[in-house]
Amino acid sequence: MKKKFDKKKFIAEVKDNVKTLYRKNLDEATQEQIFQAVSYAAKDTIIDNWLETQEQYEKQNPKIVYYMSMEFLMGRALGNNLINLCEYDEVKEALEEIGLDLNVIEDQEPDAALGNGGLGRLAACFLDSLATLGYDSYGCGIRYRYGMFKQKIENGYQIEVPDNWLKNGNPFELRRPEYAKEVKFGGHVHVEYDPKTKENKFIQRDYQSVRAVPYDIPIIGYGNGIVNTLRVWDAEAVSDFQLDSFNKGDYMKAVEEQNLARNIVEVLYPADEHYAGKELRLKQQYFFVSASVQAAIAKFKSRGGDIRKFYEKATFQLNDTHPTVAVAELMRILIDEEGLGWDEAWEVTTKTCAYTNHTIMAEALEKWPIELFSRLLPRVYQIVEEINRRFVEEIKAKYPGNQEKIRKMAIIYDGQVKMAHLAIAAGYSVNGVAALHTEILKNQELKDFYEMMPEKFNNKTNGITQRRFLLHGNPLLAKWVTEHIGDEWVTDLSKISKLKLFADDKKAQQEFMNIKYQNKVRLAKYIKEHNGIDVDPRSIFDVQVKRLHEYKRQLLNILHVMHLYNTIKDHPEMKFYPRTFIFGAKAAAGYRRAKQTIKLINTVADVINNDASIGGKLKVVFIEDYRVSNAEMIFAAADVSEQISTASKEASGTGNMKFMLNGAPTLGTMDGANVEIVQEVGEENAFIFGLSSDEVINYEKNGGYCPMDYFNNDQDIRRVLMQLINGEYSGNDSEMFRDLYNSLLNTQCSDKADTYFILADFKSYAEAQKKVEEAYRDEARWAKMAMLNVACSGKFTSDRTIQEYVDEIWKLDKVTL
Ligand code: OX2
Repeated sequence: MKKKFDKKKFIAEVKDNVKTLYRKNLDEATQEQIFQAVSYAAKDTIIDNWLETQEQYEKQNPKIVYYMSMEFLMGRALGNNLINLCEYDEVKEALEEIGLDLNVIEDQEPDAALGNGGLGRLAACFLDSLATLGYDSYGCGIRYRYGMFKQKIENGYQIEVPDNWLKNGNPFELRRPEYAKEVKFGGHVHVEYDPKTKENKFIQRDYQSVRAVPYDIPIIGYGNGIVNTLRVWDAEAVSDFQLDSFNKGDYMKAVEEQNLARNIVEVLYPADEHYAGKELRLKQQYFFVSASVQAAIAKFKSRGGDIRKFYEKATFQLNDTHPTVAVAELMRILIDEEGLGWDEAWEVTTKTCAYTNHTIMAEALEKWPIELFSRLLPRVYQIVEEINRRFVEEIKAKYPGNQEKIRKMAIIYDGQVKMAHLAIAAGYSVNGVAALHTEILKNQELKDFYEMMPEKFNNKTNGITQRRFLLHGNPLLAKWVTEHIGDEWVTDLSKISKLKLFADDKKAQQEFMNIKYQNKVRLAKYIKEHNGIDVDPRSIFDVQVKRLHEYKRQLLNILHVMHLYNTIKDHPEMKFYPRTFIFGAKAAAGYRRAKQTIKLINTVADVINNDASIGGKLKVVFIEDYRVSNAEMIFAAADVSEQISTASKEASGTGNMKFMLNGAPTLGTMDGANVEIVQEVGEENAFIFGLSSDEVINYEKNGGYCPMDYFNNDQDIRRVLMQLINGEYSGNDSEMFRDLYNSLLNTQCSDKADTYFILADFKSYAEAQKKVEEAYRDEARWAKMAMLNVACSGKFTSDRTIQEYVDEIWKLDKVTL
């Protein structure tokens, strides 16, 4: 049970740690060294709770969810761990006593950026909720040496810098070599008849292997003493350079295995929602999946279970198709190592695996060439072939004579292994991540599968953890909320609706707006320090932070900024409420249009920010290296939440929920979870514009969209588009943004131009922006609107999402200590 915080002991431990780690006294240590020392002091408590939790799990033997994900975007650990230990304020005070500032210490920690964006951060929020709700769970992933690259902006362009996040060591992780597993690649399958069992045995020969070594990272439940585990796998060579292996002539094999181990966990693929078919990526997938499946089975057997009932004690949630090879790996182990027959193994597998789909974007769908797949994973491929053969038989039985169905649904077709099809065929659950997204899956993208197996499909609208994104990220608002309605919201966000009572209260409104103002001052200071730009915290902070993607339409945002600038220049007398447009976004290193958009934002910023004639009415800021740690501060300071994806393209979005929780109304399309946000808060407390998903899908199916018409008929649009190629923002270089221009226009009506309907939505976006300004001018109205956003955000906690996964998919047992 929770022990009382002992200030004296904590201070002594910090001092001690500095001494033993660095041979220094406190006053000689750097802030980074103090960060390490404080983290180790916190870890002390964590380890006790970790031991106790795992002991209870052993005793109670609950069902475990293994959340398998290529990405866990954890951000910083120290502050969050202290929050969840309910020791944040105590530690802050203790450190103050010895002249240290916890904020400065927290800033020393590099983000654990083992993910790209929403998908990876969702996994991190889920782990927080699982621990807080008391469910036995493992996050299973890869311990990348280099996480998401650091972004530098040079001359307006994005430069990618390697993220050596482990440089100073990770104080919270624990290496567990005793749980290492061997993972085999390549070679060939040797079939051997076993006269005893009268069955064939399949033996992989001449393979290369690596040793997967787990590192455990503690995941702390809020205030309940529970500590779960994020297990990330490192790769080591199985055989070191040993003299005897030289003698056996295995020298080259040893070298190759060394290289394999070195390469496999080297770096996170930084392309978000884009599949490139790289061999190393498939190696990464199989590597962590095989190790995780082996570990899950070992744990199950150590608790004395009958392997035929594995699914009663374990379930695998596949975070998108990336870990889908788990299906075949589980089959392989059950058949080849545990001696089950095909049907028995299939029953276990199909009751164990469940799949979450995160996107309908075609370029994200994973398909592996047969040649590559079978060469790398020969035995696993055989199993996939057999799964496919049987699945095709099922399709034939259901739709006799219908070749079309086979073409569209087979797992192996056209020389490719289709991972989504494998996940759906073998999963007992297929879920989308917001109501609209799940409907699109059922009625469009996965229609054939839905018709054949409707019972598998369900929705789980995403959520976020209020512990990180309000309690930690926005301490002023968190305190204010607690003063008004108590602190139950921390573990039950539905309670935050009690704030509705204060929405019309003048005093509450003023306090609320004052907190927003202070958060804006904090962000303005960060911007001054990092960008050298002065922004006015009294201006409207209009924010779009997320990965850079054409479908997310940062281009629409910046074109509208150019339009506003034109308007202000043309009508200097016009009433205009000062605005600061804030962007933050990383582009995949090879994504040219995305990188050009970053350059455009930065050049537009340069021109506007340096134009004294507009009297500071407009500012544009591109925040370098947008990541979890600065995101927390950005959400807290936002007035307007830009969620402007082409309707139907954003599966859910989760940034939208973080803004809402921090009191920023949504300016957005009816896409992803925006739809549900509007349902909760009411249309009058959001700014909605643009084509509907049905309209977009209809254009995509039937054609008829003509961006040139908008160019010809709307002079505002024509003007900003011409400014892309007349050198206005490029020092007379008419080619700099030519590709962006071409992406929007085409001389004929062509389905290749403006595929994300930017021109179609431009006008209604500009109108919605006018409404934002109008609303903001009325301070009481705005305060009420912003407060209602906070008050109506209860649905969007990941606690709710996880409880739904537990009740409707995983069926886990709740554990209390
Ligand atoms: C993202 C989706 O684009 C986003 O809409 C969603 O909120 C997030 O996943 C979490 O569900 N890679 N990233 C995503 O999908 C894929 C694939």
